[in-house]
Amino acid sequence: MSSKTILYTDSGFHSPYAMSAYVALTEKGADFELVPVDLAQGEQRRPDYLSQSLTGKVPMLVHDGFALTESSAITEYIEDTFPGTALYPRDARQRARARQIQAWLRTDLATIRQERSTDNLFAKPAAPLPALSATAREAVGKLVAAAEHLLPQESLELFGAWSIADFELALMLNRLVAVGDAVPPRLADYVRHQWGRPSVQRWVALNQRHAG
Ligand SMILES: N[C@@H](CCC(=O)N[C@@H](CS)C(=O)NCC(=O)O)C(=O)O
Repeated sequence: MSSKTILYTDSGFHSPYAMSAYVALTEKGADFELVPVDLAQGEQRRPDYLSQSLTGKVPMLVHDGFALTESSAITEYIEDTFPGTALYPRDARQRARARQIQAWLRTDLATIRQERSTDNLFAKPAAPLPALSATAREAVGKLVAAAEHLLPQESLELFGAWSIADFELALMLNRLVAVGDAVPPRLADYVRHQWGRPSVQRWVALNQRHAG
């Protein structure tokens, strides 16, 4: 049976959540259609999108008529239903750790997200960014300490093989690295390695093409 897969993303290709779902499908070698949603025009609030997505957010995956939002639910669903590169470790504890990282990155560290936008991952800021606030510096301290603890010495992967948690942790750290905020050199190496992954670079290319 042939299956139809559609991924709805933001039309500017800046959303870290849409990017995670895109990286997941690309890692699986899935054949999928990409549908950009113009968030500035409020397309996510149109009745047809809202009724399918329930949340009015991107990303949304539609797989053979099954619509799903919330990016970590999407990456888990993709892992469960598509063959190809594993997105999560097989070991139960490592898998739980990967899910922990995904959940944490979505629910904490808000000041880093606010003061170090994903825009800077794709284009140099027009003017130097203001220094991080005290609250953001505290969040950076927590992020760096956790990453140092989680990433084994001499390794460029959290669990001995790539996982979607590597992409997501590296993206959060790259909010700092990309604009020259200080992070320990081995974490900066980790970020550069992860950012060079072909699935990640495919999304970067979409962003650049859109920025024109
Ligand atoms: N928790 C959601 C967050 C998704 C999200 O916040 N998407 C933003 C783009 S980055 C969005 O759709 N914003 C449009 C809106 O809120 O109207 C996920 O992980 O998918």
